[in-house]
Amino acid sequence: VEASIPEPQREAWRRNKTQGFTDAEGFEKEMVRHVETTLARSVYNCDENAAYSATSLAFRDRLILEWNKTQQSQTLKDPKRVYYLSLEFLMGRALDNAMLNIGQKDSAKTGLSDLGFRIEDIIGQEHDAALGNGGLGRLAACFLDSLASLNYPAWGYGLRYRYGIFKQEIIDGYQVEVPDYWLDFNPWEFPRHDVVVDIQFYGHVRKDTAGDKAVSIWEGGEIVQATAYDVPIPGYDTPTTNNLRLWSSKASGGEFDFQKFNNGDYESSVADQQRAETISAVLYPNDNLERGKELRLKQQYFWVAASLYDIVRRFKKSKRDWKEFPQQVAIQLNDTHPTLAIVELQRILIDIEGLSWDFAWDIVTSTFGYTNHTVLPEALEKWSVGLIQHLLPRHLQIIYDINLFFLQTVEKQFPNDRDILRRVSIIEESQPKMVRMAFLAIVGSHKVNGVAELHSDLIKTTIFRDFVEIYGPDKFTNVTNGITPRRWLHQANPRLSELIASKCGGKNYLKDLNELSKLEEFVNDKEFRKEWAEIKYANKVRLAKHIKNTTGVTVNPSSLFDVQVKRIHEYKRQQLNIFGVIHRYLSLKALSPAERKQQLPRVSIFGGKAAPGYWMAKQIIHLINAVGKVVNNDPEIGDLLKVIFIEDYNVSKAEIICPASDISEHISTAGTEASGTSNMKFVLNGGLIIGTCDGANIEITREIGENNIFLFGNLAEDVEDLRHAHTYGSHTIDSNLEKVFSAIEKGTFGPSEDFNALMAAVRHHGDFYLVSDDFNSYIETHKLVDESYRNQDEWLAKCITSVARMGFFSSDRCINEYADEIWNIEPLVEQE
Ligand code: Z2T
Repeated sequence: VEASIPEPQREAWRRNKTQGFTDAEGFEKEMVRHVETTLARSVYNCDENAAYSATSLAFRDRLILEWNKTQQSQTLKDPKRVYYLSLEFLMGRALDNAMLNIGQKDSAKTGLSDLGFRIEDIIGQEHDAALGNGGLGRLAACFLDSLASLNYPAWGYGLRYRYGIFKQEIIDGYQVEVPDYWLDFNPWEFPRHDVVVDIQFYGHVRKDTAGDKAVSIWEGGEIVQATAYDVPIPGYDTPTTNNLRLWSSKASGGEFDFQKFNNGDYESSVADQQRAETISAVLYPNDNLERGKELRLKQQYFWVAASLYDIVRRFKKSKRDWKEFPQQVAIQLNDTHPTLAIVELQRILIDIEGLSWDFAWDIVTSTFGYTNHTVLPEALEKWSVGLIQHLLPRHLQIIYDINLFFLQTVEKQFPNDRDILRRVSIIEESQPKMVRMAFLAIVGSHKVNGVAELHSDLIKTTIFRDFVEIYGPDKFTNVTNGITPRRWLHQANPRLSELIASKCGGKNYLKDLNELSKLEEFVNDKEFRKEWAEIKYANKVRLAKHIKNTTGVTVNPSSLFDVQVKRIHEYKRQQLNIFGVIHRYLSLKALSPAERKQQLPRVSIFGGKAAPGYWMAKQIIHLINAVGKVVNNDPEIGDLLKVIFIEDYNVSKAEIICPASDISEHISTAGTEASGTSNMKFVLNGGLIIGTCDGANIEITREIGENNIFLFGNLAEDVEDLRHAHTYGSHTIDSNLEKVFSAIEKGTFGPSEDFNALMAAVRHHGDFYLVSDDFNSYIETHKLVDESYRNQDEWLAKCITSVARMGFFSSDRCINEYADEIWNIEPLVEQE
């Protein structure tokens, strides 16, 4: 690399190369320099926020040095890279993670303390980067951490939303959404004003000939500019620092159109500019729901086209033959949101690079992999043919051609089956016609995977069944989700992490999570158990303080903490939970004061956002808060039951909540939750779970043993029949649930009209989510939870054993599977 610098200057460059700090003193120097110069503040009025800014800048400098080295090393070696395309990256805070992964947290701790600050307070100043809705976005963030930690040459590509997921406020028991403007001060991104791509929309296609070849030229329409913002992603205990590239939109030609401006057409020139900036303005706040809005399609194409341009440009630098493209590039589609990438790459190869259709299509299908994250029909993306025609006329033609060639092969394969063509067509012949994005993603990829075993089986037997017939079973595979133990154990639960390290021969388990198995030796070690219990208690005290500060309610940390935190959705069944809580409340009320004294105190903790347009989910939030208001102020109940709704659940709150739970709830209707990932976070932090036989709960059971989990409810295979019976047979509601409904109807929790819809969904609208069918099993299982918790020795043994067996759920294992089975990439360890 150095050889590119002319000899006479080489020495001066070498002499002055920036050396990153490696101790507390070095950190302090850098930190204070940033206070005084970058932030232009006096050292005499440096508050916690300024200290956070300066600390971040000091670490950013360290990151960028490593980032440069990694990128140089990758450019030199030019290995195959993987590109992870995701509309969501739910990163949370970056500073703590940077300190840990770089290995300078102790330096920062000492340094900050020398300067008069507590490191926790400084870390707590940071605003979450919340560019995601829930599981899908957080999975992408865990994957980036693992990719870097395992030294894979990998880039993330996403959108730089000006507003991430909204902030949730609870006002009078109702959710109120507040915009999340997070870019005021964001030290973790580097604008690349030299990396800009023009993105075309609308216009028309002109047929022409070049020599004897027919060519299609997409012209007219409008251009929007994409600017790259790079976010360094440090690996844990390795110099590898990968890149997350986020695209931001603005009007082409800079600020606004000066032509129009000078002609006095101020309004329209500013309007054009604003329309362009709107593309990357806001994250759509729907989890597991697609609403088919034009702006969303614009976001998708804008991001996909900019990313592909970048990827193709990088490939072309190596001057390789096009046929080597799939040997250099793997692109993973995080759900169907980036499916247009398939069409865009085909367009680049045939229209711009002049390759033949077949040669190009071979390259395309060898390059892409597609991950499906849901079987819920309302979340499967479809775009109307008319909308695509209008926005991306050339892409629609290519989609039709892809479909034509695909259907021709299907017809040859199944000559006597006319119905299959209708069923698998990428174009749904409805009114209006729709493009089925999942089908396009399957046809354009070489592998399709689900995110947990049950889910991967379900997609093969239900929504993608015909495609298994067509392509054979090998195209479909499973990669069970995982989570990064760096953030979800070490950062979230430092004391437990230390205790584990003391028994597992140091911190290496953070790199090889299977080493947790050494803990099994100590399950019966009294001293170890005592320390374990003390840590759980301390984590509960911490959460109790947060609850006190934010809700004013006092909860007793000795109670059993029962937690359900995740997006609010009928299929996730927070309504089942709150009905269960009401049942518990009514049971307690029915006891004599003497009997009540025998009961185990509980705190039911809820948290999660409802999509702003999801009315039912908002009713659930309202009911939880209404129940809390009554129960928490009932003097007969006292500490025996508290009901808490934690406002604005996000990644940094999850880091406080997960380590503090005794039991957490993963109670989706069987067959609806593709995987779930918080189930893994809770168990890894020494909490048990109550759950249905759904998603990754099943594999968690397989790993930790069925004695260490509280399973209940109907199985996925029975759901269809039950639903059918609700609709066509007689549907009697569980008698305990009826008691709950009567109490609600009597106005126990305020005017009952507010909650009619929740009850009607069960009673009169077919109970699609099987709340009544599973209710009895649910409350009986909660009784087992109480019993088990009373025997603290037994409980602790379950917790410790479970943690010891959680190695499988590291996102490192998961990423290695993707690398081996789907991407065919190798780690690259950089050399100086
Ligand atoms: C999402 O978070 C998930 C699936 C989606 O399907 C969309 C969103 Cl925003 C389109 C979740 C699943 O619900 C969850 O079970 C899974 O663990 C997670 O993705 C990661 O795979």
